[in-house]
Amino acid sequence: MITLALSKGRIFDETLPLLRSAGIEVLEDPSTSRKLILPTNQPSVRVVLVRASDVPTYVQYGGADLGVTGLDTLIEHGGAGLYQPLDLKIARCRMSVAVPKGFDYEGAVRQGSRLKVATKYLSIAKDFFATKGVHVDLVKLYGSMELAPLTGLAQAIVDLVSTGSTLLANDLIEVERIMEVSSRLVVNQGALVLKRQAMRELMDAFERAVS
Ligand code: PRT
Ligand code: MG
Repeated sequence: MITLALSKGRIFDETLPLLRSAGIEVLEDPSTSRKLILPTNQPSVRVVLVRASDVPTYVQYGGADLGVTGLDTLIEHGGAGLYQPLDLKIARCRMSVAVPKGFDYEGAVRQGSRLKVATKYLSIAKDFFATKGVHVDLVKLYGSMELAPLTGLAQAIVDLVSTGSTLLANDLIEVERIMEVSSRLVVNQGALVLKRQAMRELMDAFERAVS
């Protein structure tokens, strides 16, 4: 049996077409079913639904043989124990710094001011500002980073942006692009050895589906 970890929402939705072109049909719809383990049309392949930020952990410890996770989540996890063979080029967005309209970010950076930055992505934010030589106090949040600068909790945020409409709706402006983000296939290194044949076939099928 091969177990593939996916998260509900955009990663599940955008992985489905790749699975389909690899000949794999998921037999249950997670938006209507409450099941956490979904069978597929291939008796030897099943999908487990986990929280997006838990995908790398499931794969690292062998709760799943492979999984699909955003580069953002993968970097924050650290990637220990994970083989990363493939950029699936789905769920694309970018990691950016945003500030309220009217806040002089460039000026603050030039003057060497200490910036208070709210984010879910502590590791990415820490590295980015360290490389830039900007002193920051990072505030860890788990949701709605956009609210932080509007309430005085922080002066800036580090968050994902895709269309930009969330920033726009909250009077925030993107001032830096930190990195491009897409979803990656991550594979348990032990599974790659123990289930070599089946894993290779599935990884090759993903690779063909992407290109
Ligand atoms: O929701 P939960 O806390 O369970 O987990 P999650 O937020 O990590 O999961 P999910 O499904 O929302 O995101 C999974 C992955 O999708 C992320 O790790 C990214 O790699 C990728 N992705 C692609 C995005 C976006 N685009 C995206 N736009 N993840 C989040 N967003 C959010 C962003 O944080 C912001 O709040 O959408 C908002 C901005 O969108 P725009 O279109 O208004 O710019
Ligand atoms: Mg989300």
